[in-house]
Amino acid sequence: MGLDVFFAKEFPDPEQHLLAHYRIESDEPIERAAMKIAAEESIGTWTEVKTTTTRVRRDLAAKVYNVKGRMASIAFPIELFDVQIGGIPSILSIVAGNLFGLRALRAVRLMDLEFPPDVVSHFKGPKFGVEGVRRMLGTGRDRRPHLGTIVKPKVGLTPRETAKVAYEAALGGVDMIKDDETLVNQKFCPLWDRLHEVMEALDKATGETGRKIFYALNITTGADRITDVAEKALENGANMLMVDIITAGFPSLQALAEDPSIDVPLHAHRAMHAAMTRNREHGIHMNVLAKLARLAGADQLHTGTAAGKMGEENEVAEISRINEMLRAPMNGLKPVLPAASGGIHPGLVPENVEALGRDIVLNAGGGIHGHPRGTRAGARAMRQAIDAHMMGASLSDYAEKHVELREALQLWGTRQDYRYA
Ligand code: CAP
Ligand code: MG
Repeated sequence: MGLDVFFAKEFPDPEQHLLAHYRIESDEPIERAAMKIAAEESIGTWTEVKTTTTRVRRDLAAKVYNVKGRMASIAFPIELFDVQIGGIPSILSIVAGNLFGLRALRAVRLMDLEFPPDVVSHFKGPKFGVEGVRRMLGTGRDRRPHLGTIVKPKVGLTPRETAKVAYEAALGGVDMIKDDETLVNQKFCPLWDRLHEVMEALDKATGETGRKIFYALNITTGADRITDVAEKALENGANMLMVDIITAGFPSLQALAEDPSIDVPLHAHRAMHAAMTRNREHGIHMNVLAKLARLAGADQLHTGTAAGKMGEENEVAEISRINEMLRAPMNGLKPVLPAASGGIHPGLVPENVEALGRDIVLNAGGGIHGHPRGTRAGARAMRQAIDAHMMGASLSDYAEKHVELREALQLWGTRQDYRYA
């Protein structure tokens, strides 16, 4: 059996294959390097082995079918995937497994995956999705962007202090308050006390404003415990749950999404994604992680900003494509609401909404709590910036009659990546 087994003579049937698209850097011709990936990730190894049967060779070899410049596509036969038990981890072990360390490649980046319907049908996807979350907040008609805040400082506040910040943000007009990705159940802010205090504060805020406000409680933990923690959180009043899906792993999210008793939206944070996604030559494109998050059941997912503190200057078009993919049809799975987060403040609202669309959560931590007059004024300023955008008014015009927005613009202008003075 030569490497030729790993080259397709005709275009593969997309119903019978999972299609993976790679960008490869190698001293060898790209086609040959790609065939080494196909071999390693299906039935081959570095040499011929006597144990390979004719059936295995005929049915299970992954095949390179399209090479253009440094891009190569590989079709993996559907039989290679076990979605029942292995699930997303085992899909990743194939399409994003050993290949990253192969000496024959200098670098390789998994750019995209196309799933056959028979694989997608094993996943339930988001329970609520864009429309479900909008329905709960009553924004289905006006279609305005949702406003979220991350409690800051990201760690250190007590449960009571956290609740006070949440209350102020709620009264200022946020739709959602979330924990930061590094806060779970530290001694200074135990999970159950925090949940209790924050929900009490938000009940009060709802009583005063008549608006539902989500609190995304960070319950990041292993898949073995997460549903137990989630059930306890729901018993104690949680109305949204948050998971750091890269550090916890997709199965932690999926376990929540597929448990019928967990009937609250799930907010997916992507801390650590950049270890895989940031290098343009090597790793995994965010596009792939976003598709997997949708399969696993994220209702909301961080995908990046058009202007802010995270990511690269020139990736707006890519983020926008990811957001479009998350909202587009995918074999009946509900669309995911993207979250733009990281360095957002009122002056950056128009740029972000214009580039990324209105079906989005704008998350601002520093951009709310750093307002000169504190959290409530900061939340108001963000809402005013959103309202201005929805009315087609410029921020500076709107700021003439809206003092909180005016103060925010005086402090941060419309610059991104504002730093400490
Ligand atoms: C934002 C944030 C978010 C990042 C995540 C933070 O706070 O809470 O975790 O935005 O990045 O900790 O930095 P600020 P991404 O609003 O104060 O910047 O969405 O790109 O994964
Ligand atoms: Mg954070």
